[in-house]
Amino acid sequence: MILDFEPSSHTDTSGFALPIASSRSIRPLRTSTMESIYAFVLLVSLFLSYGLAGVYGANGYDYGHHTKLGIYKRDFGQSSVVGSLPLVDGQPQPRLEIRDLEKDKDQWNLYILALSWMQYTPQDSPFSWYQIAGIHGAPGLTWGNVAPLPGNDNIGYCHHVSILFPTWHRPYLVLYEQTLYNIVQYIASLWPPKELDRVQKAARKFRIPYWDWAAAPPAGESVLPLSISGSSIINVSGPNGIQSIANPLFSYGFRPFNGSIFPDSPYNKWNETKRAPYPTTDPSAVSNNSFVASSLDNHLPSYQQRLYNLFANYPNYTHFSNEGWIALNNSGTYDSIESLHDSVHTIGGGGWGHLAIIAYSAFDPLFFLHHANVDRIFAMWQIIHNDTYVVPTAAVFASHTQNQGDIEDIQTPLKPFFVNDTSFWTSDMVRDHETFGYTYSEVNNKTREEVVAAVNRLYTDYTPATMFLKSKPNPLVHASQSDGVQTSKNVAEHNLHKPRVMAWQHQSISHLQTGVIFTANSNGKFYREWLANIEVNKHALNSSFSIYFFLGDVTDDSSSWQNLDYLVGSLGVFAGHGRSARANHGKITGTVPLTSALVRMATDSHVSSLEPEDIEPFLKTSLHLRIALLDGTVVRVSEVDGLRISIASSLVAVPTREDQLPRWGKVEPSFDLVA
Ligand SMILES: *[C@@H]1O[C@H](CO)[C@@H](O)[C@H](O)[C@H]1NC(C)=O
Ligand SMILES: *[C@@H]1O[C@H](CO)[C@@H](O)[C@H](O)[C@H]1NC(C)=O
Ligand SMILES: *[C@@H]1O[C@H](CO)[C@@H](O)[C@H](O)[C@H]1NC(C)=O
Ligand SMILES: *[C@@H]1O[C@H](CO)[C@@H](O)[C@H](O)[C@H]1NC(C)=O
Ligand SMILES: *[C@@H]1O[C@H](CO)[C@@H](O)[C@H](O)[C@H]1NC(C)=O
Ligand SMILES: *[C@@H]1O[C@H](CO)[C@@H](O)[C@H](O)[C@H]1NC(C)=O
Ligand SMILES: *[C@@H]1O[C@H](CO)[C@@H](O)[C@H](O)[C@H]1NC(C)=O
Ligand SMILES: *[C@@H]1O[C@H](CO)[C@@H](O)[C@H](O)[C@H]1NC(C)=O
Ligand SMILES: *[C@@H]1O[C@H](CO)[C@@H](O)[C@H](O)[C@H]1NC(C)=O
Ligand SMILES: *[C@@H]1O[C@H](CO)[C@@H](O)[C@H](O)[C@H]1NC(C)=O
Ligand SMILES: [Cu+2]
Repeated sequence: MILDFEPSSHTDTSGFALPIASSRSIRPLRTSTMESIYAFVLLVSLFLSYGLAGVYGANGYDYGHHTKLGIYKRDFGQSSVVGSLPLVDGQPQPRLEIRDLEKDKDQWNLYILALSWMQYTPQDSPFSWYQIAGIHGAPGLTWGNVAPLPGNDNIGYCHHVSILFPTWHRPYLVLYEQTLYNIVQYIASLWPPKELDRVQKAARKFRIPYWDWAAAPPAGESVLPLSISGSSIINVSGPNGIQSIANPLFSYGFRPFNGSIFPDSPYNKWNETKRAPYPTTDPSAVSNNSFVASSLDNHLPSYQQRLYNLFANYPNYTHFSNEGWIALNNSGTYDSIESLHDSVHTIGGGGWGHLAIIAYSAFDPLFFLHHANVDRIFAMWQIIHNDTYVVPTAAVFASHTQNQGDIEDIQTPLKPFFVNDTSFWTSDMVRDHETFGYTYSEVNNKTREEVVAAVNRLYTDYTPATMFLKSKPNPLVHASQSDGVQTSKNVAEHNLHKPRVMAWQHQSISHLQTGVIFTANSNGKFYREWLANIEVNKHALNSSFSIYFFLGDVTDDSSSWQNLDYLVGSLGVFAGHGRSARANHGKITGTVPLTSALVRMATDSHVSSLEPEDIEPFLKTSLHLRIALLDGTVVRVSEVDGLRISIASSLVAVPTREDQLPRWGKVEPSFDLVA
């Protein structure tokens, strides 16, 4: 470490006591314990000195007399090391789903307070929300003195369309988590003595939450949790009592706002992050989280089928990890965790929202919740497919420290994430997430079979694959039937949105005409999966865009598309914004599963089986395609560079036990929708 912290006599040392003590339990990484201690002390002093300016603001938490302490401030300009969070009783701690974290009052309050603190930390601190988020894309800042390659200074450090997509984001999340963790330890130390023990115990367990956008939400709720979307104000209980503060999950406010970090309108006018802003590009636009919630709910079938297929039929890391793998004659490898993640970005941003633009997305607080879920999916997938990982692959796009065409491999430094003062983390080093002191309940101490069972429990509401395994009614159906009892008055209007339920899910297996869906022979039961495989230039248009599929006629008013009953799904292409984006050529691939919608057609007797002789003619007349830019502008198919869409299918053997995944056959091309 190049940091030489000298505590001043004015320092409130009680605030430092805990991080020093707890840092001893840091597992030996590549930094020595002493260096770690200095890092923690420095970080905490940094937050202390910088954070205080923020807490005087109108919307941050007022820590009362603590803000009057004389705090030693120092200059710094050093890089920081991403370490492991201290274990608790020798165990890595779970990152919780955000709805579960909310149930633990102490951890929840600490989380909200720390997010707010970080957002109010002055932007010239490398540990401010501004700079940590800024690592990803705009403003192309240099973090930790990790210089850009010549000409790449306007591009963020993040790796997309790259074999490093899942691995680069892993230490990125840990840097963010470690920053919050240190703030949490400090804030916890401010509680009155009789509560101190309890709160500090909660603080030591703190890990960032994830947001599971693919799981069915609790009855009566939207996929988008109310804590994130319900209100711009949140009540939080801190060391100085209960206060209403700006909800740090609702938006991030730039303080101060410097419009020139965003080259284009309307982002150069908006001083805080927005979701589905309305009126769209107006300087005074406000977020419509209700729109985002309803779009997410309508896309749940598509997200869940894609995720389930990724677990079941993507055994190769190259194909699973990123959308840059072009599937030459391989109809079974068009999708990827990155492409699915893109769709959540575009829907989560909702039109012009920051989340939908690569370079601006990390400022929205949803970003880290979304990416923690991506990391969790990656960790689960790694246990199911543990013999495949990063292989040398050329970068499709440039990043801050990488040129287009450079070969990326398992030893490529994941910049700017230092493992010690001279070296960076690599994909090799981050393969096991427990290296960083966190885990997820689905993988913690779990066998491959147990992870598969969790996948079958969480992500099978829209697949026929597990129908014979289910003794209980579909929880989604249950949820949609019970939402009439939702009477709580503080449930915001938008929370009445609910996940789309396919008609066939209402029917129990005994009533369903299984003969139209399944075939059986001595090897078991089979059904046919149908996919729309898409290939397109990522920067085909001037912004991110989405490709929608419907089983029915569609109007030209794109604002209605999300809510159409016969929406099958959409592929969101997460791109740059503005003219310069188009200078990049590079293709991506993705998939929209058609199976659940076709099962519905079969059970409603619109087709008589899922076999090609019935499905092909049906799709040729009934499958409709629409493309729109983020702002709703409808784009003709012929205007989209490099677009190819082909329909493919595979026979799939259903699992007979809950610790098994479906077995896919070879995915065969059926016909081209767009050649
Ligand atoms: C915060 O608490 C106050 C007082 O109890 C209440 O009136 C208000 O509705 C709460 N605000 C939110 C956003 O929950
Ligand atoms: C953004 O601008 C509006 C309108 O001027 C102002 O009310 C609000 O406080 C500003 N927000 C931040 C985070 O500066
Ligand atoms: C605003 O950002 C631009 C571009 O990064 C920078 O050149 C300028 O100095 C910034 N202005 C202020 C007042 O910080
Ligand atoms: C916000 O979205 C909801 C749900 O889609 C919609 O009904 C409402 O009209 C939208 N509000 C505005 C101001 O656009
Ligand atoms: C994964 O796929 C890539 C690209 O098709 C191939 O080069 C590699 O050999 C595959 N790995 C395994 C373990 O099959
Ligand atoms: C892909 O299929 C086409 C036509 O079926 C064939 O001409 C081509 O050689 C195949 N390419 C590869 C890489 O297998
Ligand atoms: C930093 O880490 C690298 C990679 O683990 C290691 O090779 C190197 O010796 C370490 N350097 C120091 C100064 O600890
Ligand atoms: C993991 O399993 C081991 C052995 O069964 C047990 O000792 C340990 O407590 C478990 N850890 C957690 C976090 O459950
Ligand atoms: C991979 O998983 C299999 C099945 O659970 C297990 O037998 C094997 O030891 C694992 N390999 C590694 C490298 O963890
Ligand atoms: C992209 O932007 C350029 C320049 O602003 C404009 O001429 C062109 O029509 C735009 N293309 C699309 C598809 O919006
Ligand atoms: Cu992302």
